[in-house]
Amino acid sequence: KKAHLPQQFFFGAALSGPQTEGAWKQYGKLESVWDRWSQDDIDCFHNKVGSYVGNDMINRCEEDYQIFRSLGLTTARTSIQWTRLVDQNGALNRAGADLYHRMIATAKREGIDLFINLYHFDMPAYLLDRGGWENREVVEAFANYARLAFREFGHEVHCWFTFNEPIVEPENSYTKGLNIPFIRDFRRACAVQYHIALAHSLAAREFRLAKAAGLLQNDAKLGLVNNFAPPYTKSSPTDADLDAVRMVDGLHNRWWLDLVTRGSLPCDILDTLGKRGISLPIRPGDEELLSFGTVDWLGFNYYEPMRVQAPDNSIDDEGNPVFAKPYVWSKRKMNESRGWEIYPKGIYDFGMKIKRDYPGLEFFVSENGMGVENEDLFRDDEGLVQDDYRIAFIREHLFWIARAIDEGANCVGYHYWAVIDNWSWTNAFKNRYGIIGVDLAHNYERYEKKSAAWMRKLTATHVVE
Ligand code: BGP
Repeated sequence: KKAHLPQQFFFGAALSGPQTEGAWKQYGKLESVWDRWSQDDIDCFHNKVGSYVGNDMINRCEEDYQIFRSLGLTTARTSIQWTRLVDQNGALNRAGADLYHRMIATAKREGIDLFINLYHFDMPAYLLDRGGWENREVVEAFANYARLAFREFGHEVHCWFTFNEPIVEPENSYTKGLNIPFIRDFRRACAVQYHIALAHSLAAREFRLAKAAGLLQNDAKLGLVNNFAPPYTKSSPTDADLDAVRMVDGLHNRWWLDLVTRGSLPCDILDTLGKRGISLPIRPGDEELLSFGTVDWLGFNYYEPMRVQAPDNSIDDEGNPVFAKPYVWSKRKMNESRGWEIYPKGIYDFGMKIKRDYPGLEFFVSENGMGVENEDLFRDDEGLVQDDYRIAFIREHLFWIARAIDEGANCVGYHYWAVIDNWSWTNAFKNRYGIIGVDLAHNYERYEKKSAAWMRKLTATHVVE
């Protein structure tokens, strides 16, 4: 099997500030919720490694961008940290800003077009103490942070994103109670989800204002990145199964897709929430504010699909409404280390959904990757990890991307997560995603895995084989 990707299709690296930078107390950085949680409760974190290490990128910035270039990558997305750029009074922290100026300049020198995202789960801890995303003032604080960032780096960066995976906090931190602040209350999750949509829109308004004032480059583009997940159900679904699909698709995918293409939230979802007694913290004038939320393009992080069916009960023990329950497909293949289903065709299905339901919307695959537990222990005599499974994983996904493009999907690039192993939320360094490994025992030294050579060939030829 062979597939060709267009010559202008870009390959790059996906990363985030909190997972790579380290230096968590330097350059005037404040504490984020991850710094706080991983420090206070280190036993919860795999290898007992907290967020303060990242993968030492601050000290290896030049080397890492050289690595990206050597792999033939031309773009990268990282995030700047709210806690590094803005102080507690909402003013710019000069030491943090200068650090990011140096980082952006380094990427440029190495020929990497660096995309900047503003938020990757890293709420400042002092703002969580004031209610986090449940508090409207935090929404306004985010808009202030966005304004400072656009003004400070507007002439150096041309691709901007507001949020990475804005659905993760409503789902994991406020519905499932897995992450800080460990809440299991769907009503509060909805308030958070609404406020994040608003925060995105206010930041998008700041983007327009900065552009109109000549503070951004003429070709500056704004986007939003989400872990969109194609929804599936049984092959012969009942109406109730289809309604479960509608609801999870609506909350997880369409909420953001409608926001960024139409500047509004999906009516059927608002309607269902209303009927189930959930009211959102909407204020007069919000409709206009949300209308600023349209963007130029979209980032599509793809890890796994959603498979759901009708729930048994419409309410759980804690009184939260239940819209769906998991459906286990008999043919599913799992990434056992991560507990995620591997289903490459999902990338095609979702790409075609974008083409059909949001015609003209440009997107790129902004994250896709395979994490493997303890992979660092499997280096051979030459120090190489024979990660053929990773090559197969990327290849399969790219085949489906190529097919979607052939059938008219407007997909313009692919960023692998994570080109270099990095620290990851509660998993710390458990699952290694890298094409390049990081040796924790030897001062975070970088080493190549087998997939690196494969990647070089891919980026040079644009042929997937
Ligand atoms: C995405 C996040 C990334 C990254 C990745 C892998 O959801 O945007 O930050 O961590 O998932 O997930 P994990 O590291 O939890 O295995």
